[in-house]
Amino acid sequence: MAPPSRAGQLIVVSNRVALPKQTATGGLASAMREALRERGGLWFGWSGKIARQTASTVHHRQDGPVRYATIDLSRSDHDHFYDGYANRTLWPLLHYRPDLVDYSRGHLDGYLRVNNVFAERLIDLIEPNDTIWVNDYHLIPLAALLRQRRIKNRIGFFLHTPLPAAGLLIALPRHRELLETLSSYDLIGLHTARDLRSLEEYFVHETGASLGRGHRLRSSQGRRFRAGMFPIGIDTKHVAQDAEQSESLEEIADLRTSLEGRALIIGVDRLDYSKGLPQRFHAYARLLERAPELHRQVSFLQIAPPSRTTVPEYRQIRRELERSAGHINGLYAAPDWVPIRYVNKSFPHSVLSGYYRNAKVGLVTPMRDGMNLVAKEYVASQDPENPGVLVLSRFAGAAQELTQALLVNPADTEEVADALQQALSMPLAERRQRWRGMMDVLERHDITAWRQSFLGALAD
Ligand code: GDG
Repeated sequence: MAPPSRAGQLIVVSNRVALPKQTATGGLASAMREALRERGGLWFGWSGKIARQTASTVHHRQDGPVRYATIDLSRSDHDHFYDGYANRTLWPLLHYRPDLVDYSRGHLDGYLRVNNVFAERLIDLIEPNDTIWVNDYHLIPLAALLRQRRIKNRIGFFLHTPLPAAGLLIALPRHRELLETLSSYDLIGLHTARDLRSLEEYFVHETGASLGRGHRLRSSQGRRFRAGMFPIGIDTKHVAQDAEQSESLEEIADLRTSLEGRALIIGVDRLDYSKGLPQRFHAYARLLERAPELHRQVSFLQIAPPSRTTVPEYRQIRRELERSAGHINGLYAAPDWVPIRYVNKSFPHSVLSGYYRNAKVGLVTPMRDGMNLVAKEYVASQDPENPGVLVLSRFAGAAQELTQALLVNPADTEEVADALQQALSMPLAERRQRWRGMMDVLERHDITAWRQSFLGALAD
């Protein structure tokens, strides 16, 4: 009789790994940390460090049920793979910004090289029954590279960004060479029905794959794989508890004192052009222009921790926002009132949830967003007796679930200004009713449900 096989572990692979005690300001890192904390497993990825050579060693670390295995990247690999192809080519394309796509050929070579190194290092850690869960656009070809190395395990892929329609995806040079490798996964997960349609449309019309029932696909090479919609959630209970307990934090008391009874509007975003920050500032300025009665009555706090600071477009948006915040404050501020508080740093999650709870309005207006966890965290942080109002972009994946938010087109200044005005004057009964509807969704579809449904479908 064959010896009983070891129960497989979960191996999560992502470019960035949120090591213990590191603040995770990205959505993927926050989500995977929660997912692994409960289930346990191995998290493999880049250490966040630059070394003379890529992956000269694998660093191992254990924290409770989670094992970490990370590798360093050389400067040149990091520049081509991460800054270059991932963040200057794929990210803008996936966020419907073909005008910002960098077409440098060297970047794709660097991207493939680093994916090869990931595959090479990972094979030593994989046991036959393990389940491998690869995350995000940095690692699209990883399954194909593992299959080339005879890895037969189940491998799932989750895309945390939106996926635009095939008509836009084909703007990417050598798109088929890259995107068709997705068929080496057993399951591809996306946030929304629209993203799922884009994937199927691309495979059917651009690669000649066939589509069967239940989102089952068969590639032109005959490989069968599946796609599915798995809208990511948050740790709803934990966020709500954090927010409730935050009342005792000094930071929250300080914020309240500084508000002097004014209504707080809050935005929290990585400093990224996809988040619609210039348009948001503009809409707030329009509100102040239109409604002088709100002067001194409101305060807008925008928290925007810098991200990807080596990419020129990110430096440019930072300059643009500094100018815009300065301009608005210059126009409207009074000796005892600052209309916009624009803060370029990150805060611990417990403090953020307290800020959310004290804000009458959560202003979440990305131009495009795979999901947007901040929208969900804002809702989960509210006081059920006196909840605030979420103003949410229709182009965030979250808008598909949080339909009781005030949904807006982030580029439509008047519409966003209208929504802000409506939110600021919304009666308590309506606020409660909308909040309850959204909270029901967040309680049912939390991060645990997300992980279980994705891994359940992958095991199926
Ligand atoms: C990608 C997709 C998708 C933000 N500032 C601070 C901070 N954060 C945390 C938030 C939230 C996370 O970072 C941001 O998540 P988002 O979902 O809003 O956005 P991305 O980083 O772009 O995430 C996105 C997500 O992946 C998951 O699939 O929803 O569409 O783009 O959790 O709270 N955290 C701390 N300090 C901060 O100042 N600690």
